[in-house]
Amino acid sequence: MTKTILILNGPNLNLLGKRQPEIYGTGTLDDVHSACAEKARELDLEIDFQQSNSEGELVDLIQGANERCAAIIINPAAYSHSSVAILDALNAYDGPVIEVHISNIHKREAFRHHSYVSARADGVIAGCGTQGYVLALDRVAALINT
Ligand code: DHK
Repeated sequence: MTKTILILNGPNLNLLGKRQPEIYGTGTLDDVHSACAEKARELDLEIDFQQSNSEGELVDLIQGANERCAAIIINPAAYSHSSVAILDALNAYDGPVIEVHISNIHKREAFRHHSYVSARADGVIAGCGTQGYVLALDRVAALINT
């Protein structure tokens, strides 16, 4: 049976392409979705690609992934730096978790250097632009196929 990977995007990522393109690039979230769908086909995976500006909705989506999704790829965006609720939800999830940041958060303001989600993530990709999502799918495939 084809395995499903939940790809979660946090607040303001719906504005990709328009929002600070010098930091986040000119590609839209739809472009990221398409690139992930193409990579998933190559890897024989399915994706459930979601974005929410709401912390509670992200928590609900993570809770819904248990037993349904083989792994989670998450860009928590600003909630990386503030959300114990998202960390707790991920701690209640059994599969691999890969955290993605489009920008290199360590090269930016000090408040972006710490991510609560990194305490749970099995891997973290930062500063690879939106290609980070595609790299994360490769990593997830390696983890769930071993
Ligand atoms: C996206 C955001 O919206 C910021 O709040 C994070 C992250 C960085 C990113 O690089 O994808 O600090």
